[in-house]
Amino acid sequence: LNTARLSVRAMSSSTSVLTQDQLKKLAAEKAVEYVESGMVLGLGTGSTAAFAVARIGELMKAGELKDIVGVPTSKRTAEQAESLGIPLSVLDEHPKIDLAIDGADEVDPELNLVKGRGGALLREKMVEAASAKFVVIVDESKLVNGLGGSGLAMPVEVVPFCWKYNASRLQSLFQAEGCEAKLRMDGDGDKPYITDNANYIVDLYFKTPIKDSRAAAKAILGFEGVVEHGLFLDMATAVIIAGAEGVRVTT
Ligand code: ABF
Repeated sequence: LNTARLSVRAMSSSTSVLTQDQLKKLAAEKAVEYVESGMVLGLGTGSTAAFAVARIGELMKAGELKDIVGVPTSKRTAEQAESLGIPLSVLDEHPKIDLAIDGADEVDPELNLVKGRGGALLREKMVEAASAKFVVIVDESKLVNGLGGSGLAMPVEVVPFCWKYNASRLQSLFQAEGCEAKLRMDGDGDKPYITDNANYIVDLYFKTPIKDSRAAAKAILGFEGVVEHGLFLDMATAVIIAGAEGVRVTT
């Protein structure tokens, strides 16, 4: 995947009036151009990734893509892919993935990411780490100067046992960034959100971006009972960004 700007001038008049969903769809459909028949694909989670899964299903139905195997990153994505007739597998059966396509919550200038606001961070990280290429698809609202800088959550998956203990340790770890740690609740807010792996999520909210995300990633995983975090460092092969100026691919 080479750095390329795609018809930026030609698209600028049309993309400037597109909705966020239309931008997500543009980024997703651009990513699917990298899919070839016979590939094992990591299928991401979230509204942007869903557009990519839909497009893959459409191309398979039209006979333009053949012999695709999808490795889904969540139960939600597995359901969508199944409904489209995409054959599914798991890492146990397909430990080498050719290409994963997934969304992100934040993308920094070095293409490091925050992911997991959709709750699927653990399976996403396992699948995307096993992928030869990992293409991230976002609209430009996801771009940040420093991870944690959007003011929105950076998720950490923890075992339910003594989650408060770990929430408190996580909050203290990021004292300098003014971190507040909150247990993620489910839709109606009366019980904790449960991940596909039967764990909880502690969402970290920062007043200022994370100062040293590499040190942070290591320190978080050092806490017993922490399963995974939403910092995806040095994992993206390319990021496809759709915005008012058009669609661009950054590597
Ligand atoms: C997945 O979906 C997650 O890692 C990320 O949290 C989320 C992005 O969602 P959306 O595409 O709906 O903005 O990619």
